[in-house]
Amino acid sequence: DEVDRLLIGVPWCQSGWDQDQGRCYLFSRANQTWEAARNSCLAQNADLVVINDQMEQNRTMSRVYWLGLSDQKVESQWLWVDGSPLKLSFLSTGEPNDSSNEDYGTMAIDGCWNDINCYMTDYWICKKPWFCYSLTELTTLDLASQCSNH
Ligand SMILES: [Ca+2]
Ligand SMILES: [Ca+2]
Ligand SMILES: [Ca+2]
Repeated sequence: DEVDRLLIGVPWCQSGWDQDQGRCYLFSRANQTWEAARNSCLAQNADLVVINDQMEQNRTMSRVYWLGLSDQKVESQWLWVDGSPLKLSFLSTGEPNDSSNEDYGTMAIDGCWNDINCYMTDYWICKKPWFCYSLTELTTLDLASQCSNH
């Protein structure tokens, strides 16, 4: 009907999520272990934040939270939760240092990254692509490519 037509192809984030550059972000109010934080994101069809570029780093820094980054599977082999290897990095000098088997990445208040232990708790950010009502109805290619992940 009329309303559906208006909504078709319009990207949006659910209420409570911040929209930016085709992505939706949810900033947690509680803190949890990395695993629990990740499960919370997965339950909302999202995942822990992956920092893809400088802009995203700038947008999400100035707070302390878990990154979707870990070397839990293979020591010193840092992978993002989407399976991509760590390339762009804002690690603190001397980090990651794997002190007492630290396997999970965090963002510190100064924007620098560090590895910390699995039993630590932290705030987190869930991230997912914005939602599109119907790809078949989209007229702009740009929009379609931005939404094709969903
Ligand atoms: Ca380890
Ligand atoms: Ca480690
Ligand atoms: Ca460390």
